Amino acid sequence: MKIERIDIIVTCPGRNFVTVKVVTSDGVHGLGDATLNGRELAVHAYLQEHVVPCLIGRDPRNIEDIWQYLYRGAYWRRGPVTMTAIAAIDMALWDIKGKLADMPVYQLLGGKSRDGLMVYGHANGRDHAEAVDAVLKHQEEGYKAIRVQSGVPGLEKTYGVGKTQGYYEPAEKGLPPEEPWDTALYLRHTPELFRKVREAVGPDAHLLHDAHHRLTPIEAAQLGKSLEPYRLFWIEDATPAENQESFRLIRQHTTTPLAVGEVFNAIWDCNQLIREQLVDYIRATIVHAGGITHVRRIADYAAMYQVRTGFHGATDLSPVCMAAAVNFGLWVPNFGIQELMPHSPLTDAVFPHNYRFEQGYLVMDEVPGLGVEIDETLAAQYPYERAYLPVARLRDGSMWNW
Ligand code: CS2
Ligand code: MG
Repeated sequence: MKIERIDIIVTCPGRNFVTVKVVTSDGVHGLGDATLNGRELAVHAYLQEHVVPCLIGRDPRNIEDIWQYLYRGAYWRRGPVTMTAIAAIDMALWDIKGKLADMPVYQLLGGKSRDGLMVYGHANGRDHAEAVDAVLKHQEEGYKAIRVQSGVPGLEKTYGVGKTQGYYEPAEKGLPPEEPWDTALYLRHTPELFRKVREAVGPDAHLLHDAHHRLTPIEAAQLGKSLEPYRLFWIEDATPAENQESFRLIRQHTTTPLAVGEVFNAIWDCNQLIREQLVDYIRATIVHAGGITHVRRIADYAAMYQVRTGFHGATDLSPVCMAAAVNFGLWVPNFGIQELMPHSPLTDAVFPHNYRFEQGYLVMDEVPGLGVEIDETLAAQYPYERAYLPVARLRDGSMWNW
C-alpha cells in the first residue's frame, strides 16, 4: 500500500481551516487538521513544498516511522508551523489505519477508558451580569464545567468576550486589531466576577478562567489566591510559559489549579512544568503538538506526575482535530477535561462528524478512523481570507500579550 496523493484543502466557512487529505493506492483516505490561526498559509506552504514530495510512495501504515522522518528529517526541529504540519499528516495516517482496521482510532490506542469526555463551554459577557446569565444558560444546557470571561470595567475590549453571545472567534480579517490591556483593572474586578458567578451557579459547577498569558508570575499568584474562595477548576495560561520555572512562584502562593499549553508544540515545552508538578492540566493539542503520536507521549509523561489532559478546543481547531481529540480523550487514562467551543453550523456542514454533545459530555459511536469527513464541494465555495489574531498594548503603548 502506498501514499498516492496528498491534497491540502484551504477553506473559510466563516473562518480559515487547512485540512490535509492523504489518499492511498487502495483508495482509502485520511484527514488531518493543519490549521494554525493567523498563520494558515505558512503551514500550507510547509506541507505543499517540503512534506508532500517526500511522502508520495511511502507506506501510510508506518505512522511512527513517518513521524520520526518528518521530525528528525526537518533538521530545524519543533515550532508551531513544523509541528502543525507533522500533526496533520499524523492525524490522517491514524484515520487511514482505523479505516483499514474497521475500528475507531480510540480502539487502536487501547480502547475506551470512559464513555464520554466531560467538556467545558465558554460563558462570556460584556459585563458581570451578562457573564452570570451566560453561565446559567450553559448550566441549563447541561454543561458541568463552564469557562467564564467578562469585560473589564474601564477596558473597551478584552480577550474572550465576543461581539455576540455564545460564539467567539478572535481572528479578524484585515490587519491585526489592537486591543488595550490594564492588569490592575483586571485583577481588581475578576474576583468580584467569580463571587457573583459562584453565588448564582451554586457549589457544584466547575468554573474555569483563562488569563491568556497576560500576567506576570506574582500577578498570577495574586489572582490565584484571590479566587481560592470560589474554588476554580483551573486558571489557564496564568503567565507566559516559555519560562517554565516561573510557575514555581505561582505555586508557592496559591492552591488554585493551573492549566497551560495550548501554544505548546512539543514535549520539551512542558518538560519542567510536568516534572516539577507546576501545573495540574496540560493543554497541548493534537493539531499543534505533532499529532496523536506525539501528544500520546506528552500525556503518558504527564500521567507519571499526576498531571491530566485538558486539551485546547477553540473554534480555530477544526472538527477534524476535535474528532481526533474525542478519540484520544476516550482512551487516555489521565483525562481531565476537554474544551468545547461549538463550531458554526456552516463549519459543521463542511466537516460532517460523528462526535456530539450530550448532557455535558462529548460522545461518539464506534465508527472507523477519526469519524470525520470533509465536503470538498462545499469547502470550495469558501476561499481563504487572510485574518489575524489581535495584539494587545498596555496603556502606555507597550506591546503586551494578547
Ligand atoms: C483560547 C483560544 O480557547 C482558549 O483557551 O486561548 O480561544 C485562543 O485564543 C485561540 O485558540 C487562538 O487562536
Ligand atoms: Mg486559552
